[in-house]
Amino acid sequence: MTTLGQNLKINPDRLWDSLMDMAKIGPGIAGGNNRQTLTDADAEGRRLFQSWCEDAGLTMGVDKMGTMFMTRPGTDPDALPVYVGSHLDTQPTGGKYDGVLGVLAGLELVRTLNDLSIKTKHPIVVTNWANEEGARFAPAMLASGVFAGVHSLDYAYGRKDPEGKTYGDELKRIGWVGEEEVGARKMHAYYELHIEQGPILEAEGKQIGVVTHCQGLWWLEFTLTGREAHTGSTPMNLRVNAGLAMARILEMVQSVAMDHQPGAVGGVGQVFFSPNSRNVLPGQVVFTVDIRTPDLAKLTAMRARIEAEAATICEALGVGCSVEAVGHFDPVTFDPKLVSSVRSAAERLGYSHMNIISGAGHDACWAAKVAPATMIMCPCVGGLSHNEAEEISKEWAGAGCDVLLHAVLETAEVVG
Ligand code: HGY
Ligand code: MN
Ligand code: MN
Repeated sequence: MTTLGQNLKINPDRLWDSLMDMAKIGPGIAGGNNRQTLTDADAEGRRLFQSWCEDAGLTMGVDKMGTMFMTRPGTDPDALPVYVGSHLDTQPTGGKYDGVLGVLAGLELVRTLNDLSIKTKHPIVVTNWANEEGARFAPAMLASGVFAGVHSLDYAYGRKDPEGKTYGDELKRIGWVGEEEVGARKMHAYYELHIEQGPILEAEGKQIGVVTHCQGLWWLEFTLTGREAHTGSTPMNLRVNAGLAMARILEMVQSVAMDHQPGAVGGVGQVFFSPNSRNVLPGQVVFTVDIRTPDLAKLTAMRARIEAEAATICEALGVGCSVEAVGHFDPVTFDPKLVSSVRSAAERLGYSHMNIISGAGHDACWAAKVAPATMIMCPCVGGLSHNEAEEISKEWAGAGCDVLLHAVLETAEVVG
């Protein structure tokens, strides 16, 4: 087995240039990105990524969910590939690095192997998972979820965005319906480099997060039914106020999360009022509660308590209440062998590092259901993400990609 020297590193300037070039596609209004999944901007980003990969000698495969697989051959055609990836789609007011770093770090890893004429026994496949964010089509990690057998293709194709467009129709519209059956590919291992999206690494002064676990999640979509009425002429005692019920539920979610500290979070990011007119009490309010914790028992207890107390709140106000789970995964434990490859890579390269649990969900969570998988994290400024002001440094990106290179080479086995 070839020993990897600490001077074996990627080209951080080339990685940074690629990040900045990709950031020009689907620009936001405040310096970040709005490259939502299956939009024309997403399609443009896909084409740019495809051209870069083909320039690096990779061959493209696309599956029926639109996930892109870019393959660098190994010396052993029978060896299962090592997959390296993340996502190019962004939040509506997303940053330049969430997901994008992991995809372009995979490309930079390949470019570096090409520069040094390094061969590996196992092929390497750089992956752009479709619809990781779930911002336009819930749930998050939809394509990797179909890949892992968690969702059916029909379910995924039927998911609708707020304008009622379906995933299947939009994928066809942008011309990215692939031929491969989703999940037919088998992985030797999966690695994902991602920004932390939290404050820990920066606060602790660490360059690398050795990700051991990812916290579990529920997305609970509540539909509250009130009675549309005039906000001016309807006496307070005659109101069936779905908006008030929502406010009380949000307050309750906050206290449920605080009652499950340490390590639990809960909140709401998306609300729809109907008819959403200033002087009409809402007839319907639809919102999604997002709760997460690394502790499965806590996660289950939080969901049960929120659903029970929401029903009580609505009953007291005469508001109708229904709830649908539109997203879920249990807490994930990443593969110990791959985790130690990440840790030994950071040690070999002399990068400060610490164990960390991922607060955000990632495609690696579903990949872990079908193959050994793990993640590497780099800090982000102020822990800020899902915000156009999301920022990292070139040094952090370079260190994370160096660790990715070494860990992947350990698993893909350098030949010659
Ligand atoms: O929601 C998440 O954790 C991820 O950003 N999709
Ligand atoms: Mn992400
Ligand atoms: Mn994200």
